[in-house]
Amino acid sequence: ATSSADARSDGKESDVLDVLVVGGGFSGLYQLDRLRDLGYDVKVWDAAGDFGGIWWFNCYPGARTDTVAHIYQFAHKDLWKDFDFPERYPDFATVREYFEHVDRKLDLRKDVEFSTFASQAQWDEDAREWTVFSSDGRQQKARTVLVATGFGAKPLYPTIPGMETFSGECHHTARWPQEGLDMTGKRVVVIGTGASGVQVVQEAAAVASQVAVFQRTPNLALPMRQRALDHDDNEAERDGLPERFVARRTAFAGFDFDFTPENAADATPEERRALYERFWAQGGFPIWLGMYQDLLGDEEANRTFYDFWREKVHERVHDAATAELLAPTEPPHPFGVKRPALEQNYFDVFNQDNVRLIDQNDEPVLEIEPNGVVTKNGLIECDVIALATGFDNNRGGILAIDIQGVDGERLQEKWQNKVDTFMGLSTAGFPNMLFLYGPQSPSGFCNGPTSAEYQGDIVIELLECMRERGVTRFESSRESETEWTEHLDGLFDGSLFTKARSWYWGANVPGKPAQMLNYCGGLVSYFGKWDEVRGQGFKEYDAS
Ligand code: N01
Repeated sequence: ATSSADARSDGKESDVLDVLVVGGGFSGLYQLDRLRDLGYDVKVWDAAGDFGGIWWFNCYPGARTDTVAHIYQFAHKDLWKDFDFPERYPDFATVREYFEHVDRKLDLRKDVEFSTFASQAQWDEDAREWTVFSSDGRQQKARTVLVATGFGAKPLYPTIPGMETFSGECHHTARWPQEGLDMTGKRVVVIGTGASGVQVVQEAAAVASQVAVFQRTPNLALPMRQRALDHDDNEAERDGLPERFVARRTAFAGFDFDFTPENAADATPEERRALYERFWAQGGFPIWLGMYQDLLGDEEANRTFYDFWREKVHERVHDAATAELLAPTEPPHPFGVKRPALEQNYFDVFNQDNVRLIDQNDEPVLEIEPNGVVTKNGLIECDVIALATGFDNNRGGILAIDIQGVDGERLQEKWQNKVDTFMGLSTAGFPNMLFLYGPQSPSGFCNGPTSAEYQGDIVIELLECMRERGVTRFESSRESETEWTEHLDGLFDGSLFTKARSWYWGANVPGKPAQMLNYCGGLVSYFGKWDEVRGQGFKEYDAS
């Protein structure tokens, strides 16, 4: 097979790269640009057909960010200075345009191979290098591999008998046809009411003749407060943006705001209500991660917000039974321990004649037939089925690659019962391999671009330190990962996160062992830990 390095544009003779990055989203591209500047010989492989990272695959109708545009971008190299976002929460097409902008500025494309799915990686102990194979038969050697596949690279499909017999269009939201799918006048079934489901339902409700929504767990969705932005708005946003970028590093989850340093438990009902109303009017994730600091830790305090949220939903939904299903008297789980979606008119569409909510717990989809889905109440005929059923998050994208480390040990086997990493960065037995936005990193609790840069800088520091020392092999120790896993388990045990079966801890994947997969101690602690690691000379890494 021809190595991709043979086709290097600069004609340099080398078939062993310094670094191969698997994944070309925010994290992968940041590595490419930084490492190239530092003189590394580096390439990116990406399974997507073009730039966009997760936004290339997730092109379902309504797909848009839940982070405000100006914070959902690179701070790097002034890339933010001349890109205008048309909306406060950009859709997937805008995010793709933003990636094109980044490519134009940084000239990335020549070092990125798209439609290249890394299916296997093998460590060669003698040569101290990896060989990575693509599913279409190519291979590439590299001294270091950075796995930047993102937290949602592996879609989770439900197992419903007869799914393959459906004669209409049935797609997972993360594998939506790139050419789009016109739902006008169609009968649509949506399974799942996570962030993806909420977004599809809103779009389908506007054009489809019928929409049936299967809900297993209500989504405690928050108002987005979407707004169009013109050039002047963008200019205004850019004022002070460097300070907001800096703030991202010290906020709990990489946004430019943090929890209100007061407790709901200490406030009077009137004070609480005033604060809840103020945040509600503002919209977005501040309602979740900018609220009273005890909301995510104190169940009683949490309940005060849940009751407020429920009241707001019931005001909007006319049919009492539907309102109760969407926002039950007893919370399905504490607010915010499962990531809430941002909605625009999600709750209102259930007042339309063409939209119907079905309780998946009472009336599950039993079977799929050529004409539609079958429940205990009979056949629901449909033309389109949207599977908004989520992902094998955090670990799924990495484990989709058959990674074989020292003595042929397979990562799929090592992590079969438990994921073990040091700070979400590396795992023993797999030298010269680092993960970005990986399991046990802040990932799900960190704004993507923030992580790409700040966790990305950690990776660069480590690589630079190894290069300066003349190290050709580095591997984190088993003790360091046992300690990190215990630390995460400790943060999780007894927290309210245990009270919702969410993707944060892999509880959404049937048959997979559940454990906390996202570091929930906040960015200050995470980067503080790294300062310690650096200060002590990276002793967690066995380097030679
Ligand atoms: O996936 P999810 P998602 N039968 O796992 C249900 C980001 N994101 O793609 O809750 C029936 O949240 C499942 O039910 P339950 C964001 O971080 C962001 O929506 O497990 N139903 C749930 O309702 C988000 O958190 C945006 O009981 C089944 C849904 O399917 C993350 O990605 C947009 C089922 C899955 O929800 C994942 O979101 C989209 C089954 N067999 C995604 N299996 C933005 O706004 C699962 N479900 C930026």
